[in-house]
Amino acid sequence: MKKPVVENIDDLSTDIAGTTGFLKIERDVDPALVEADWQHLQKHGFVMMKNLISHADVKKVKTALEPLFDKVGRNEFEGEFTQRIYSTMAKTRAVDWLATHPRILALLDKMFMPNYRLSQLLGINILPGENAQFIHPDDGFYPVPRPRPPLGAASIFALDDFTEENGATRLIPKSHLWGMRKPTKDDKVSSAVMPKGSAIFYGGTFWHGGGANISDGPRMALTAQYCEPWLRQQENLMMAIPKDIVRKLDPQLQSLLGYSILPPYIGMVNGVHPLRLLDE
Ligand SMILES: O=C(O)CCC(=O)C(=O)O
Ligand SMILES: [Fe+2]
Repeated sequence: MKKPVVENIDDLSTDIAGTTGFLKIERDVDPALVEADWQHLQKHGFVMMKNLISHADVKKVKTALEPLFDKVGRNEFEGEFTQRIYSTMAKTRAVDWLATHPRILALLDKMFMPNYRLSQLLGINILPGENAQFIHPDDGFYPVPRPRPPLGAASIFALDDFTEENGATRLIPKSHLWGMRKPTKDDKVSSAVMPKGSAIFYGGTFWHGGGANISDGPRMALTAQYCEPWLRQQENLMMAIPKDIVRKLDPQLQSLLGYSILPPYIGMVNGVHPLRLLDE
């Protein structure tokens, strides 16, 4: 291979190895719809996608997740009456397609640098008796002052109808634009009431939280969080998902898990692309 020209910092951020590439994937989604979602997201801080997946698919996903829910949370944030599935991709193949839903990835393509990553993929089951989770932004643990663009983003797929009573996610519209302030009692909080099969998507600067469940049934959701490719993922997914599983995933999911680099070096292992580890 011809030796690449690397004379300055700009050259360094090109694909100098010539083998890593950015995955360029045509998304199977109407560009006008993506543009409308994008405009709504910019203005309100979130976008609701009603009836994004069918009830038959909701049923399949629920059937796969139900046996994986066991322990309840260990603190107010996880919820003392809320079950969470971590390392989800090590346990089931039933939700890979939700982590890569084209309508969501089309927004992430606009939001982040190429080779952005999955940061967490969680099942969340809010049981009757749960209090409301405190309202928070999902990327607040990255110590970078606001206002700023989001460093992460999340989808939440409703696997039950989300209602005011069963813990529909609570939202503060336009809170993505806030600086360092926190919510006060004067901020209007709304609820993501939506039928099962719908989803919401928001950037990491947007204030939200799980609702209280005063109903007599659970409120199940699947949430995928993503982050810029130059940030550390919340769950160390390279360690969480065994290599034998990763080898069989499609290249897009491999990249999302962390088998990708941000040129020139972020994410490399022993000087080479992390995908090479899958050949071992
Ligand atoms: O369950 C929900 O509706 C939201 C959960 C959430 O915001 C979180 O765990 O970060
Ligand atoms: Fe959250």
